[in-house]
Amino acid sequence: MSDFQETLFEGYGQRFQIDKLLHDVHTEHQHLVIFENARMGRVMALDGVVQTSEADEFIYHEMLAHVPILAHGLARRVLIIGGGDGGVLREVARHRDIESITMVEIDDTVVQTCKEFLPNHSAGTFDDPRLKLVIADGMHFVTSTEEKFDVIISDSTDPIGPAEVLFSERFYQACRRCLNDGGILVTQNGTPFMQLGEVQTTAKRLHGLFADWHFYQAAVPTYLGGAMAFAWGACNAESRKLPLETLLQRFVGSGIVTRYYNPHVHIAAFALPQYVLHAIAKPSND
Ligand code: AG3
Repeated sequence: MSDFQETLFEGYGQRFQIDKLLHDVHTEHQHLVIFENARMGRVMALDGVVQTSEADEFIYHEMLAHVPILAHGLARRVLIIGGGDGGVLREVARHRDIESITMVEIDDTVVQTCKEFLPNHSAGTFDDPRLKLVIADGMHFVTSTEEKFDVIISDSTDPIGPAEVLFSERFYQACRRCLNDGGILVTQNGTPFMQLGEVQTTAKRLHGLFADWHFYQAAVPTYLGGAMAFAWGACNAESRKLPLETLLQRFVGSGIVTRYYNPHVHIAAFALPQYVLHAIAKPSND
């Protein structure tokens, strides 16, 4: 029996037993591996970095989708950048009021392979009539589209390789341009304990672009090194300061049944530890 050893960090890493190798392919863009692990379920890795596991994907995908959508309150048009496994799409599609979902994924092989080997991630939502799937470079899409969105969710790999550009100032600027009034951008931003520099550069880039910006967190066991940070850029500063009652009302009204997200978790997720606040140069009471 062989092992999968993650290569993301020098001198510190996680190991999975490969109980069954399901797929191993070099796509046009990256090295894609899907294997079965008795404890974590099916695991997908790209270029040696674990992207998602069946056991804990709900935490990440619920937090990327429901936090901005419920904070917005009136989202009709959602753009997903990346997210080829379909996990974010599944959570976005749970919102009945959303009329259109555009997903721009660079690697069609990720989509096709995950449909086959991680079917629980997308749970059939690649067939949702509201979905427009575009196989293209996310950066190119946001810089050239004339469309506008209420919520943009960037579910990318780390800023090494193909996704590096999805952390650039030009990308955030282009996303800002594609947002309707009251729009919200959220992006995966790595684990601050291990990738503090990433949070720091994103903070600098969001500053000045958005009326309100911040980060929120959730601990996802397969993303090694503590809590995962999500960047938050909003056109309306109130979206981050909604009273619990408003979120509860929206959440109950949505009829969505979750396993991680709830409005208490939503509000608490924006509380950041001192070392992160310090890194992004924000006072603790913001
Ligand atoms: N996207 C984010 C993976 C981040 C892994 N990086 C890390 N551990 N720092 C995953 C795609 C899930 N839909």
